[in-house]
Amino acid sequence: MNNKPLYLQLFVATILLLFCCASLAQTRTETSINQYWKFTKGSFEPGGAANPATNWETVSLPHTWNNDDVTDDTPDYYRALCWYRKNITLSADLKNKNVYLYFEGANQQTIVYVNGKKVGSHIGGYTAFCFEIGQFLNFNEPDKNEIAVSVDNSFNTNIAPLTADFTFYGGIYRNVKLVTTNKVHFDMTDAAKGVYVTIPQVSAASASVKVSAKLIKYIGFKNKLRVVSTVFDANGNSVAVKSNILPKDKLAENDVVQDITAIANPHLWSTDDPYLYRVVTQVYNVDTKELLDEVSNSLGFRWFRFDAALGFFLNDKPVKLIGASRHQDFSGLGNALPDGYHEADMKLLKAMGGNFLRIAHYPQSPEVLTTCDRLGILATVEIPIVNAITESEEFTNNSKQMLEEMLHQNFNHPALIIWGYMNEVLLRPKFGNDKTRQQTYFANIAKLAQTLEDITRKTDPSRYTMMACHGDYAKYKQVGLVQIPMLVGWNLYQGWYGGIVSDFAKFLDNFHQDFPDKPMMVTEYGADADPRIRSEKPVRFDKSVDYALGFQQVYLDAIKSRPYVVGAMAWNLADFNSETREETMPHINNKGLLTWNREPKDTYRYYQAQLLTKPFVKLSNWISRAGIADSTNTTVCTQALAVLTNAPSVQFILNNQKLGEAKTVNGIATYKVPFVNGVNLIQVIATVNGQQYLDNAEVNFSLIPFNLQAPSAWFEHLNIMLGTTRYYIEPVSKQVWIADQAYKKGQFGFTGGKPYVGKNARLPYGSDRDIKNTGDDPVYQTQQVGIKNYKIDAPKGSYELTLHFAELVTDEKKEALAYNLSDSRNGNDEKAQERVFDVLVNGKVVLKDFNVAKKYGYLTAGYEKLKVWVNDNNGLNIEFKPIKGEPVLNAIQLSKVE
Ligand code: GCB
Repeated sequence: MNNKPLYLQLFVATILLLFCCASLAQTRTETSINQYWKFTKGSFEPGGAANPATNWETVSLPHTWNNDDVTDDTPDYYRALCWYRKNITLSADLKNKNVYLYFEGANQQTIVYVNGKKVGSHIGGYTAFCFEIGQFLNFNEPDKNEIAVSVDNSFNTNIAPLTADFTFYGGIYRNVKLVTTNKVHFDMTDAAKGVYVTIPQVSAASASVKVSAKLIKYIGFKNKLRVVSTVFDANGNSVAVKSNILPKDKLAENDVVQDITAIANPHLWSTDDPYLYRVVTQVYNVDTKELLDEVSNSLGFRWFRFDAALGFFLNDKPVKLIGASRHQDFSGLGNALPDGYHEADMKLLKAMGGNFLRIAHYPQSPEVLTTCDRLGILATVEIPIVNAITESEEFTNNSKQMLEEMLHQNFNHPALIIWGYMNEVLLRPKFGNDKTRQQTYFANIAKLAQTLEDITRKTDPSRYTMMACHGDYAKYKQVGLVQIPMLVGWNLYQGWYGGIVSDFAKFLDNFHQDFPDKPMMVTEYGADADPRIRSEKPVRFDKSVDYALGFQQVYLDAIKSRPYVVGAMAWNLADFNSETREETMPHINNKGLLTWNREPKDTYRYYQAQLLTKPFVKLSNWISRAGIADSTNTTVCTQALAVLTNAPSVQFILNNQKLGEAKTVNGIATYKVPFVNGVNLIQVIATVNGQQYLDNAEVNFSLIPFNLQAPSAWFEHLNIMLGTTRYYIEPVSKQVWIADQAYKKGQFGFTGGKPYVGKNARLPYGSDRDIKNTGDDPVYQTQQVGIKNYKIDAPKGSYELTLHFAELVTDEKKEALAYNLSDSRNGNDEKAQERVFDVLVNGKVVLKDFNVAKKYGYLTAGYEKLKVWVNDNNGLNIEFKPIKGEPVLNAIQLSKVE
């Protein structure tokens, strides 16, 4: 590895030794001050005599004040100014140091005070910032130093993001550190390290490294400085050193550039072998030999290029970039994730076989890219200009500042290859009613894009630039946006928000034909998959995991078979909160391959099957099931069971009996399994190169007899949803709700009416509104309208009958989702109508003049639980008698009491 002549190596070693002895002196320190902050939503005046807020609570960082209120049934979340306060104790030696308060991030406007005095402010919720606070500290009373921080997440027209499909959680939601340095130290402006590492030349044979360091000195510093950069390999061996003396007369010049050349046979960094070197850059006082400051950066020797026809090449080898986008968001925590959570997500992406991460739609915790460097995940990161811009100087300046902070803070990561600065910026074009004005708006967007593009290219010519656009290709072309960045990213949802899945490939081909020289990637694609919803007949927008699975199959196939598609990122690695969304799981965007608390969905397993090179075989996690027996004479219900696998075929075994073998088609092997009531032990075996790979699962099946009254019929529970074709699995009890049917003799079902279809035509059936007063929204979001009877041919006995209702027709407005391109609604144009009906069970009135809206409210779940008896062979007949409007029923449950 180290091919330098011996005399040179000895010389380097001597210099190092000399300086290392001196380096025992303490240089910079970094201390976490995450714990024991006081937090209030009340008012506070730093340094003021009065302290009106009394309701201070003790919190630890990372912290957000929105982790709970984003999931409740009340629209909106707390967006206002809040206060944090903390006392720190100083040690006397800090007097001669520079003391920085370093925030990894706080959303979104922050003002920092120390001992009642304002030390600085920061705009933007997703980049780090730091302030030197030395002059504000009180060394006379070292234990009486108070930091106060106001953080405000209110809407601000001059700060991106203005609108977006994610929650703008407020708070100091990342780590805070106290950093102390000597007076001479590497610059911390922009909260960056002050040392930028690039690789001017690299091949398998040799590499060079360029270190550009920015130094801060205090006026009056008289000595010469030596800057030493050492490249260490992964074992800690020094492989190259560069040492420069800054002559006294050059002291006014703060920048040092060091070229480290001729590193022979570098161990290359790649996604399969993410070998990391480390560059340690130190500054010494030449006269006293004192080490003054030291920073360390990861270094990966790699080169790459995007070819518009042939795709992406890493170290001259073709690599298809496949991965996911990711939000910093976790169930119950909001955006306030401890470091380990970021790392865990990257490990999940790697374990999926992913080699690419889109850090969307904003820079995230430093832990993310550090982990990507280590695990071998290439990445792109972007600033949060999403959906729209404000045409103001302030918005432009804030955006430029966010960009510069992002560029400086994330510069030294081998994993990072692309910078982005806009997402779907034409999604919500302003001035729809004034086309002339709209053209000016578009021109201003293009101008801002060009400004940000220019800054990025100038600051970092070693990486690519990218803009993520939505599927309205013509508009991006017309506005001139496609032409600006080096790469175009497309966020495509054909077969979800509109169109059909096969339109996806057509879009790709059209664009490539039109812009054959522009490398492109698919920066987003996905379909909602509510982990509680399954379907044997999946349709667009039913939110079933099964529709999403089919969608992913078509998309991934199209992506893989087109070399010019340089990469693709599933939207999203995990479900995330978007407070304004309603849908089956209100406030959650369910397009994650993992759930909000990182349980793998079948879609995640599908990616494993498609991307992992080692043999992979995994049963679908649809393991809580229910269904009607196949016929009168059987006690089984046959349903298809999927295995996600990269093996050519899979053998199925049920309760130790061989069933047969299924061929794998596009990553999925499916077998029709005759499930019995209760536990079904399923084993699957794939044989690859003579070796067997197994998986097994217990499928809990709730079998409904074909004829409920047959002598042998076994009957306990019936959970039925009306107006739908999907299954719903209660997340805790695992009870399964099945889809309804028209009445069948010996069984159950409705007569009369039709499934509710809202005015919003995108849904095949049901409502996508948040149903209050329940967590089981899908049970209430569908209904049979105009129902006449519901019959259940239950055998004689006593039962608990529960009728579930929710009034779905309402005047309450809901804003149409911006992403929902085929949704023509502007809000809700349905009109509430009075609905009154009687309900009779076996001829007896049980609900008189029943008015769902009056009893529970609109879009609110309610149920009526009744004890009923079946005394003859006619089972239960529930009649719905209209008085005003049409009767409805959303769901029905029958449980045997004796
Ligand atoms: C998009 C947006 C993303 C949304 C996504 C969706 O195009 O870029 O922020 O979350 O669609 O799920 O609708």
